[in-house]
Amino acid sequence: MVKAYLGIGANLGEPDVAIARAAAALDRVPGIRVMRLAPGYLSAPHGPPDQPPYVNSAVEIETGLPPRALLEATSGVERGIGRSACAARWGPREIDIDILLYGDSAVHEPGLGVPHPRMSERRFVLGPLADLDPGLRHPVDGRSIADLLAACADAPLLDGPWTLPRGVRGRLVDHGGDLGLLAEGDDPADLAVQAAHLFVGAIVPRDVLRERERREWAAVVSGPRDVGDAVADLLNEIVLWLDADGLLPARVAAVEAAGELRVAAFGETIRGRDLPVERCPKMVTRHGLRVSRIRRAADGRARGGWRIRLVIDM
Ligand code: PH2
Ligand code: MG
Ligand code: MG
Repeated sequence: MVKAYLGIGANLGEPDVAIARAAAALDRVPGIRVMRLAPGYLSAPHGPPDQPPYVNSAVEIETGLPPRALLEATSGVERGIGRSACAARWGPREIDIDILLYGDSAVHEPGLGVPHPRMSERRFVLGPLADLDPGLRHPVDGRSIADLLAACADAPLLDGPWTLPRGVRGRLVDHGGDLGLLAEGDDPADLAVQAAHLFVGAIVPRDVLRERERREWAAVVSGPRDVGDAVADLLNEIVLWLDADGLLPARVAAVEAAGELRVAAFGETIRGRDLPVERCPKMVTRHGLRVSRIRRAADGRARGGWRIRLVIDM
């Protein structure tokens, strides 16, 4: 298995959704496992200026596919998302997936250059990559992604980071006068964090949520317990953060192996001095989310799936 990093960008249609779908589709390719999805950023177009800005992100994958087969797989995913084969060079597109790094390998073949030959000049590539791993080294240049980003002369990104949706579907429901969210997804840890994020996103306008601080947080839950219990514990912890600090879970990576669930999340913190308290809904500052149920959805879908019900007391 090789650890590789892919850049994903889109500037037509619904870029956030296309990127989320691309990450999910990559994960379904035999021989590719998507470990983490970076946040999204808005960036001014490189190339012809008469095109919309791009949303850019990146994924960390583990793969058993050699580079050429990986390129074919990413092209297949691009086609599946609706990219037309004739997208002009550096022109607008529904989705673009580029291999940035493939372990420590260097590949120079027609149509395939790894590390990506222009990655160090592009803030829209380095930004999301630094979110995944700032200490990662460019195998040819030798510098870390963080150093490359600090030295990058490219224009600042226009917006971001924000959490991209993953495979979580959610809707707000009336829970006997309280606000509830019913969310469903296939990955229990992703479900927990994304559901909490969806919930907060639904009650706090995005422009109120300015990123002030980024932290990495990891929790490992192991033991003989049901994975649903473990996720409920994690969610309670996330909920406590929301309640205590207004800390928003921004993204999560989960690895479930040998009965162990490892979750790493980046959070966004809103501190009192950054945000007038009156602009922050009371329900976020003074109340917590309470998990009332988490269980495997019993609808016979192939991959099972998990369902979570969040309730906010008002
Ligand atoms: N991709 C391109 C051309 N120009 N500009 C930005 N900001 N982001 C991209 O992903 C991008 C681009 C074609 O691959
Ligand atoms: Mg590209
Ligand atoms: Mg490309």
